[in-house]
Amino acid sequence: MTQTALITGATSGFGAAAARRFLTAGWKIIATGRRAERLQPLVDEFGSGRVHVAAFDMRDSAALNAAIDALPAAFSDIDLLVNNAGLALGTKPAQQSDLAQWQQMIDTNITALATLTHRVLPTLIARKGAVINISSVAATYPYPGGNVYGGTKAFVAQFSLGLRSDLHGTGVRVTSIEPGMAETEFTLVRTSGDQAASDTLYSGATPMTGEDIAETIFYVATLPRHLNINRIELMPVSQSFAGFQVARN
Ligand code: NDP
Ligand code: 8X3
Repeated sequence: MTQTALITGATSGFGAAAARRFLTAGWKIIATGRRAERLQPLVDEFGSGRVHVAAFDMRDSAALNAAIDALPAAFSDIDLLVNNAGLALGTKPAQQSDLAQWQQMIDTNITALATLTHRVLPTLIARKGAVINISSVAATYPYPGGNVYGGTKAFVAQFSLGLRSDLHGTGVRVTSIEPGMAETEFTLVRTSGDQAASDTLYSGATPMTGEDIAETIFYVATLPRHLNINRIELMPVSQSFAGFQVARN
């Protein structure tokens, strides 16, 4: 039977690549994001029987609930929730950061993710489905300027493990995927549209791609049903760890 995945943040990067990956494999997709014009081409290519577009701002809980309420019957049996929509804003140290940017990251990466998960869980339990949450290496490894972004992704990773505990015995699988550097619109968004900064970060580094992460999501989702991968951490070969800092007198 055709399975249905709800993929948030399908207008760009990991989510766009994942939508395409699942559609190519025959799944039905509910594709979300604010930029509706980027979702329509999926409908044009795969048809309205395979793709349902739900364009809303994840931070607007009324819009989020309305979008779920409005799902056509053919898309209401969600087997997989991919909580991918999210963002980092800013690279400055905490003491110079913009509080509004912190709030937007918390609202999107934590509150909206929890709200949507809470809303869809009954369906996932009924269908013995799965949740795949997109966390980050920033959840585990702190770096200068990562402050609230890393904190939100630590929430995602720990929430995933907590969900696993609570969903014990339901058959619902939960995975936290924790990528390192991948070239998407992530850095463009983080730097408020500084294309040069984004290009410089990825230049010569052979970063991961949206397709790399989409393939990982698809792999996790299509494992035999008795297997649960709790977390996956992945980086490009060009990226590794730096040491501690020491301030001296
Ligand atoms: P992109 O900026 O390319 O994509 C982000 C997606 O999130 C877009 O589709 C965007 O849609 C959506 N989104 C953001 N805010 C909202 C909102 N308020 N309402 C609805 N949708 C929203 O970045 P990535 O693909 O790289 O990021 C995807 C996820 O992966 C994020 O959670 C990010 O933190 C995480 N991640 C990224 C890494 C990287 O190096 N790229 C590494 C580790 C994790 P729209 O703007 O149309 O609303
Ligand atoms: C994105 C990866 O290293 O820029 O979550 O925080 S990183």
